[in-house]
Amino acid sequence: FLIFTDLDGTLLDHHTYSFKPAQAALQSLKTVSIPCVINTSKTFAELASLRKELHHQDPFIVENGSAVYIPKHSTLFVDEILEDCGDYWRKSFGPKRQRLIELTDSQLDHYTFKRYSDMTHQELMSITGLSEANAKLSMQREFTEPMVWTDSNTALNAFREYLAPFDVQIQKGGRFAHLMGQHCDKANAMLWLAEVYAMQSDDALTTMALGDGENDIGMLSKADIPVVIRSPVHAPPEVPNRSDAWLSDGYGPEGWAQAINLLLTKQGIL
Ligand code: 2M8
Ligand code: MG
Ligand code: MG
Repeated sequence: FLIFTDLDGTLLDHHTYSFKPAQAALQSLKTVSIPCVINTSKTFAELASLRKELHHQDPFIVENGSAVYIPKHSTLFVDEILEDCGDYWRKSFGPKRQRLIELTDSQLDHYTFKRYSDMTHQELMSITGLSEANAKLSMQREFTEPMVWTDSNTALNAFREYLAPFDVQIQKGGRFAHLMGQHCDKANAMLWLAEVYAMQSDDALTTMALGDGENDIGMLSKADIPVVIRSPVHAPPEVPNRSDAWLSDGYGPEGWAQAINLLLTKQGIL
């Protein structure tokens, strides 16, 4: 088994960012040596801090599939040249953030939106409820630019059309619409890393993906076991052609723990 999980609204509570209800289940995965790969909109800087709290050792995917980080202590072997980033090897899929900012500067007069780069960290704190330290870590973006979109959905689609020829797309997270490269996608990054694991495994690997948002749909639809985590703020996203998807009873981390425990029980592992 291989687990891929979203953070905000999934492993972390949408409002409080607590993972307490999921802690025991997280430990169970560790005990039975099932890798738990984080696949999130958050930045490398946020993950560096959060992974310490979570005691997380496995690889992780940042900024909506923009880059996969593999700790150098990992025994995974990757058959291609990766970027050397301190304690990690990195595989990245997208253009740099600055390009996204430059491309959208000219559109500020046409649509109503506010990007991270147009905000102070105080504004970000009040929108997200993040602490000052965490808001600053969230602002250290490498490949994506989140924005508060206050224009209509029709306008959002027109904006998408403007960006498409530049190979830039927009995906919705829990609070923000994220600008990012066309190849940055949680599903792509998951499939790339799952293949790396598969090369090293004699048995076929079963993937389980857990997520609560629109930006998780691709990843959910490509996983062997898709798990939709119930959100306190929006309806569960529809996973096309996957009537087999699980839907958690509990919200956020409670639902996460239920799904992991169910998997382990069904497999006779727990
Ligand atoms: C942003 O990500 C979430 C993901 O669903 C969102 O779009 O609402 C990111 O900017 C991330 O870096 C940040 O930690 C999070 C805080 O809520 O918001
Ligand atoms: Mg989420
Ligand atoms: Mg996320």
